[in-house]
Amino acid sequence: MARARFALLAALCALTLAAAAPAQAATKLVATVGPGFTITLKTASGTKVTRLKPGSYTITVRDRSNIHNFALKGPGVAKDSGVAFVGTRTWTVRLKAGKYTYVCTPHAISMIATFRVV
Ligand SMILES: [Cu+2]
Repeated sequence: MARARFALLAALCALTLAAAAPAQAATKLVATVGPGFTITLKTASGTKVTRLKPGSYTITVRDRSNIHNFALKGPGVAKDSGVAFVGTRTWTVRLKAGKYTYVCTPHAISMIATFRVV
């Protein structure tokens, strides 16, 4: 009886811990376009993104010009801050293995970069 009660208590504790554990936190990234003819995607510590692990990411998009947009495309993701938009947007995306491209659509010849998710 005591053993059964202990088992139940242990099970309840395990459930409580599981419920309290936060979901896998999304990694933060910062995307910036403009005000000049530049487009970047960096980690929270300021390193240019070239390679990421699959998972959930929160991207703070800082669109600093009404002649540029920040568009991100790749497996399962198609996002666009909009050319006319100026300001900050936050996107939560789930990145999968593959190649992603971020681009300013009107200036895609020069304002474009890619990164890989592996
Ligand atoms: Cu542009």
